[in-house]
Amino acid sequence: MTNVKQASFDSVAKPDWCPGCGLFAIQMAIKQALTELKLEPHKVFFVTGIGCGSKASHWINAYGMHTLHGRSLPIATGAKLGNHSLTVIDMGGDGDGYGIGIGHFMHTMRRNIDLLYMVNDNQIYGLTKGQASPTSEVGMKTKSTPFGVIETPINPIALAINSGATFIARGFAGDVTHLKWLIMEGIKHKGFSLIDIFQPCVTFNKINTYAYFQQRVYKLNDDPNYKTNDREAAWKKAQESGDKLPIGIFYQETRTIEEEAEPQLLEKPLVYQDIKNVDINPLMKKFV
Ligand SMILES: Cc1ncc(C[n+]2csc(CCOP(=O)(O)OP(=O)(O)O)c2C)c(N)n1
Ligand code: SF4
Repeated sequence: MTNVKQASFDSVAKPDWCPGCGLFAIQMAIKQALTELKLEPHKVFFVTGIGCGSKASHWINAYGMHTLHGRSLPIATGAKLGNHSLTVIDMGGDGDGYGIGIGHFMHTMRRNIDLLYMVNDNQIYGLTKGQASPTSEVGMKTKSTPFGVIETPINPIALAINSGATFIARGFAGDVTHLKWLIMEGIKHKGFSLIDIFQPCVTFNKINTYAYFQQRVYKLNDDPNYKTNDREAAWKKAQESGDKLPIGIFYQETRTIEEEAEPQLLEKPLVYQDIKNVDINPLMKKFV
């Protein structure tokens, strides 16, 4: 029997995010989800990139690693392949995952690595003080775009559908209960789960505010006719922008994951395998 309480996931350090930042709610939703799933901190690996949201790995009591900008997914993949009995959660910003890290993002999705990837999508670079990000809206004036963004923004949901992610969702930091549910479903899902999260950055993004999202978001899964196994329906919903912004599970499918397909992983996680009889000398001679 586990005795996991929400406080089990509190670390000794306290977040230094700006007062009112959406990241507080995201962190709360993560802790609530882990508690409800009765996951013990030592069975969770929480890995992050670099950015405001990525600092969360210091403030959640679990195994953790604060890695490099855009490089957290390869670390998460390595951890999962090394010990697939761990629950692996990765978090980073839109600049981290959809900018510099977009190659890793696409390849991890197509490999269907069994982990949850959460993107705190505030449509801006927060940590570096307000430059445009890959999801900033056209026309948005930022420190790096004084005349307004001219590039077409990335559509993370559409990209994930096309890249083979098997659980694709969007949450909103202004609705912790709904976000907690998404996180629980994403963790339970066997395969790569993406949760893109609308996260108000109260300091540098004065357009995509709490009020902006509150007026526009609606819950996809409240509609009994919406089927999450319908790729085409998910694709259509992913195109919605402007005044109506769906949140919830867009798409989910079951597909083989690495530990079911790699013969070396079938018996048990690599870290628990006996290596006493493995002679690494020939390998060392070849490479060293
Ligand atoms: C290789 C590399 N390039 C650039 C940076 C500088 N840098 C740090 S965080 C960041 C962007 C932060 O924005 P985002 O990923 O959206 O996260 P947020 O701070 O908004 O949570 C950048 C460009 C870096 N740390 N490493
Ligand atoms: S800069 Fe923005 S994203 Fe970063 S802590 Fe402050 S409000 Fe949050």
